[in-house]
Amino acid sequence: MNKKIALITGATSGIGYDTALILAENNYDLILTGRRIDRLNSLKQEIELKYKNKVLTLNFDIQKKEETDQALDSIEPEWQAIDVLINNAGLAAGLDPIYSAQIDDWETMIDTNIKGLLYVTRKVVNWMIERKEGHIINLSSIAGKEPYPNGSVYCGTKSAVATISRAMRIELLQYGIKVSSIAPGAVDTEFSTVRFHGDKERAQKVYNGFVPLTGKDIADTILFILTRPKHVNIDDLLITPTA
Ligand code: NDP
Ligand code: 8X3
Repeated sequence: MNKKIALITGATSGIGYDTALILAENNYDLILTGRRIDRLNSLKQEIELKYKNKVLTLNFDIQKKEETDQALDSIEPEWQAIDVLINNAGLAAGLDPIYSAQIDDWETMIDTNIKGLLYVTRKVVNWMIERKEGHIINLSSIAGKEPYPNGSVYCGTKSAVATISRAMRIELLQYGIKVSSIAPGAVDTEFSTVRFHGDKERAQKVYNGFVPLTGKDIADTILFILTRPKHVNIDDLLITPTA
C-alpha cells in the first residue's frame, strides 16, 4: 500500500462525503466512518470503481466509547499507517434557549462533537506518534467563535473543538504531527435537517436568501490545507459564504 491513508469520520453525508471524494481523486486510500452502513457501502463502491483506491468502512456510533474502540481496534496494521485524520462527524441538535432546551439534545452534541472526537483521536494519534508523522484536521465552526442565541451548547462544543485543537497542536509538534482547525459557517448539508430533527422545510429556510457554502467548498479547503509544504501549518481557518 503506497498511497496516503486518510480516516474521515462522518463520511456518509455533507462535508465528510465530499471530502472523501476529493481525497480519493487525489490518491488517498480511505477509512470512512458513520452510522448509516448503506451509505458507507455505496460510497465505498463509487470510490473503488471510479478511482481504484482502497476503501475500508467502519460502521459505529462515535458517541459510544466501546463501539468506537472496537471499530478502531479492528483496523489491520497496514491500515493503521494513517497519514490524515479528519475529525468531521458532528451535529447540532435543536435550536433552543438554555432554559428550555432538551437535555437529550445537549447530551447528543457533547457526546458526539467533543467526546467522540476525543475517542477517535486518542487511538489514531498513537499510530501517528509511532510513525512520527500525520495531520489532524478538526471541524470546529464559526459557531465556536461567534456564539448565537439558542445555540449555547452547540457553540460551546465547537469552541471546545477549537481549544482542544490549539493544545493538541502544541503537544503533537514534537512528533511531527500537524493540527489544523477549520471553522466554516452555513454549509448547505444535512446539518440543519438533523438540527431540526428531520424537519426539511425548516432546514431549507436557513439557507434562503443567500448562497451558502457547499460541502465541496469545505472539501476543497481541506485539500488545500493538506497540500501545503511540510514547514507550513494552517492553524485555524474561518470560512463563510460571501453574503
Ligand atoms: P451532515 O449532517 O451532512 O454530516 C454529519 C456527518 O456526521 C454524517 O456523516 C453523520 O453520519 C456523522 N455523524 C453524526 N453523528 C454521528 C455519530 N453519533 N456517530 C458517527 N457519525 C456521526 O453535516 P455536515 O457535513 O455539515 O457536518 C460535518 C461537520 O461540520 C460537523 O462536525 C458540523 O458540526 C461541522 N460544521 C458544519 C457546518 C454547516 O453549516 N453545515 C458549519 C460548521 C461546522 P451518520 O449519520 O451516518 O452517523
Ligand atoms: C454550523 C454553523 O452557524 O449554522 O456549525 O451553526 S452555524
